[in-house]
Amino acid sequence: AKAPVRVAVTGAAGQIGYALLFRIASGEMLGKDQPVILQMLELPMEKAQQALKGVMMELEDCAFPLLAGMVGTDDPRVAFKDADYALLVGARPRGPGMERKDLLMENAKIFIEQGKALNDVAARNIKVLVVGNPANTNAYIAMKSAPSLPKENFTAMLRLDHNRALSQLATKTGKPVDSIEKMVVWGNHSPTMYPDYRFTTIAGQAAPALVNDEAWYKNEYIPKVGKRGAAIIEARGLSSAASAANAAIDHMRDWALGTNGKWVTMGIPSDGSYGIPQDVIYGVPVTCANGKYERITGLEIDAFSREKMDFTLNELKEEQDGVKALLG
Ligand code: NAX
Repeated sequence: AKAPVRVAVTGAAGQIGYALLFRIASGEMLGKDQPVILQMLELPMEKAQQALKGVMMELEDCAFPLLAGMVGTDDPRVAFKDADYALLVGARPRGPGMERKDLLMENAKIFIEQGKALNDVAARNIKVLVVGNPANTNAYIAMKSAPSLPKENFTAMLRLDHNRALSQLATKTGKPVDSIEKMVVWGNHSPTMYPDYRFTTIAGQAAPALVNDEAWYKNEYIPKVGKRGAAIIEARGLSSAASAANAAIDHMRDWALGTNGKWVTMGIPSDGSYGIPQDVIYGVPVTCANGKYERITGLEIDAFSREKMDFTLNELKEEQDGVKALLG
């Protein structure tokens, strides 16, 4: 039998946490033969810690054969101790009257602290996925706060956007979702993201030719994928949780176990390619193998794409500028 790996999850008592932990413990993320120890972080407040206890009781009650241990804590250094994987879901939500800038600063403080803790106590080959918003910039902050960990260990979640882009295209063309390959979602996890179907194939046929409706692509599809999060809130009265947890599972599973050549989107630190400055955490197409992701290089960027990619990049630059002072 395999030795257990340690999986840290922050915001464990929140709605994404509730949709995520049971699937990790049942082996859907790392495989049905991989025991896991869950190390769960929540805020120190009584209410959050009580809710976390309840989640842990339910995890116990599932009697998952792969759940080799559990830790519940309010201390990042306990949650991240020797962690092989970290899913950073907990973040400060936007409160009434809170400016975007305040939100950025509040989250910067959280992700500086958590980045430092990861730096000090996590396994050196830890794989970190940031889900909590603003996800790309939070991942950037954690990465910059963990100088002794390799930069490539820090990623942000664009997979929900990627999955939304696949699904909307499947619906439009009436083709099964798994017949779609080479989807790309560039940039920030925000409505500025750019779902790019220029390289996409559907059952082997070029997507733009098959769809044959550029107005739909530009005026309906791109905004629909970008604003899907808001549409879920409007319909459900709560933000995406099960689909977000599902995307987090997809992201980590693919990173750990590989994609067999299939393209997926991950927010990763830029190497300077595609005109994205070094270290900006930006959604790009990758394949994964042997526990590593590799960006797809050499894709042609046309004028429309350049404009879209720069627009979402500019938002990320603004976010980075906003937290520059805190990062020192
Ligand atoms: P909830 O408010 O239900 O849960 C968040 C939990 O995190 C709470 O239990 C809270 O006590 C805890 N928490 C807050 N700060 C913490 C800290 N410093 N350390 C540990 N725990 C902390 O939110 P939920 O719906 O679960 O969403 C979590 C985050 O995911 C939000 O920031 C949300 O915006 C973000 N999302 C990101 C998505 C993505 O695609 N990247 C999509 C879904 C989601 O909107």
